[in-house]
This record gives sequence, structure tokens and C-alpha cells, in this order.
Amino acid sequence: MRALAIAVILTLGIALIAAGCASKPPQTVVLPPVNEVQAPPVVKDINMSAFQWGFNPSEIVVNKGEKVRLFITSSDVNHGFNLPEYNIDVHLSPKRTVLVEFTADKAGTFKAYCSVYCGDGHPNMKASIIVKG
Ligand SMILES: [Cu+2]
Repeated sequence: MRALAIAVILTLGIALIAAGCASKPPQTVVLPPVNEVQAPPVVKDINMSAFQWGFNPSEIVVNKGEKVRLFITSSDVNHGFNLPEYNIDVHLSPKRTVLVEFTADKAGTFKAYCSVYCGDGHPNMKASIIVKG
């Protein structure tokens, strides 16, 4: 009789556990609407050299919204890198690399200039930054 009672209790217990597991609602994960998901910005890393008298590359093309990182190294004398539309003006010391970062949030073709007198060809030391909209 005692063995029968234990068997009944065990059977009921197992049945209750099974019923409990079966009645759990499926787990769901709620994601934000697709238009609220912000993709991280694309980062454009560009190595640029400054020299008497130019920049290499002299033309840079990026897409609007991209984060641009210019690693600019003067290979000879003191120069500058002035990109007025993005409010950038940095000094470039010889053999040093300067990081210039900006988000290309304005579309168009923008001129960059050397802002430190570096000799006869200084006025011609220019580059173009093209931001495609
Ligand atoms: Cu210059």
C-alpha cells in the first residue's frame, strides 16, 4: 500500500512538472522597428602626405555621412592643412603624422589648402575633398 502511494505521488509529480513546462509561453524578444536601428557610421581612413608643393592624394572622394580620418604626414618641411568648410586647420610638422577627423555631413567639392608658407609653390598646394551626397 505504501509503495502504491509513493508510485501515485511520483506519477502525479512528474505529470505536474510536465504540464508546467508545456504551459510556459514561448520566449519572445522584441526588437525596435527597423527604421530606428542606427547603423554605425562608415569610417574612411586615408593616408595623405604633404610635400613641397602638394598633397598626395590630391583628391579624396567620400560619401556623405561617412566619418573621415585623414592621417597626414609632412614628408619635408612645415605645412598646414586647412579645410575651411569643415572648420579644420592643422599644423603639419616635418616627419610627423597628424590625425584629422570629421564627419562628411556636407555634400560638395571642397578645397583644402596649405596654411603654412612653405616656399615658392605654396599658393599651389591644394587638395580637393569631394563628398558625394
Ligand atoms: Cu605651404
